[in-house]
Amino acid sequence: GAGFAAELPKLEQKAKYKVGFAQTESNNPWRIAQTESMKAEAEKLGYQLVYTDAAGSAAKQVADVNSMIAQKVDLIFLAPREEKPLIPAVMAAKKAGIPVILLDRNVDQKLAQAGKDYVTFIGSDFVDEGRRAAEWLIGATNGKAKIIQLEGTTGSSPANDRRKGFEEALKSHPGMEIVASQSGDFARDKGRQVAETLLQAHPDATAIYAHNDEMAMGAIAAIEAAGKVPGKDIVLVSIDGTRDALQAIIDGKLGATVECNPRFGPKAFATMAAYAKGEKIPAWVKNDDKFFDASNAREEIANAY
Ligand code: GYE
Repeated sequence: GAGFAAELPKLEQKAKYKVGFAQTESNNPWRIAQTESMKAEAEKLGYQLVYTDAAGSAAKQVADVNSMIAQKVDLIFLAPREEKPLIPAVMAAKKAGIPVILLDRNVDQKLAQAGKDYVTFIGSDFVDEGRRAAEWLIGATNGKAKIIQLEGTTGSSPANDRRKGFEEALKSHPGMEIVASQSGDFARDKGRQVAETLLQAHPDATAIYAHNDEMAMGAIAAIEAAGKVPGKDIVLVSIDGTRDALQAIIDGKLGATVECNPRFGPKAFATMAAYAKGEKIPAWVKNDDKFFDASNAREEIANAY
């Protein structure tokens, strides 16, 4: 019918592009490192980057994408805050003939598909990250722990999948019990507040699994405020690999963190170039994640953000 775009928009081959990057928030080192990487690569290529920061609001992020459409950018890189609310933005760009590449977070796969509605999702395997965090924790606690889970932003793909991978891995370990699970919105201060409340409600907790390092840093502060020793009374594991997290590993407060690399710039723009050339892009351009613990934190901190 009229106005219905059945096909994924193509991207013309040009020397210089005007590209949008719709960031979800900037309140943590991971986001800042990602934005820096995108800006640096755009600058290196001599492209114009239209950058927006949704400041933690899915509604603002939808408006940001609509504004990029109005400015007729050639392509939009989108880090969708949540899986469902950003679907209308993806569809609006498609309808306007502007290809979208999803960065670091995915959208609901029942409502939009790679290769049809957007080009691809570039990012980590969050289920696997959750599983690796669980495996480390099982080893560190000899399969016996009372765990508080600090979840990421509700409705975001990393929160959904990091929970899924972690909980699946614990199923075959009856001694590993999740006593409480609540969102700390991927934020340090929220993580601290939630950890404080949950530690009071569950004084028998022996471990904390945080869906990112910022919340783990908040949890460490909460543990210390409660007069307990992080890394001893309460074992912690998280995800990302920030400088503060690696320092906390060196200090013996954080046990381990599964890497989730925020430096998307080179891969994002290379994928865009391949798409413009007409190459077949896989539905998922996967990032490989390292693992940081006491064995390598000292050498890895030099490259940290
Ligand atoms: O782990 C977290 C950030 O979407 C993979 O979002 C990303 C996550 C990352 O705020 O720190």
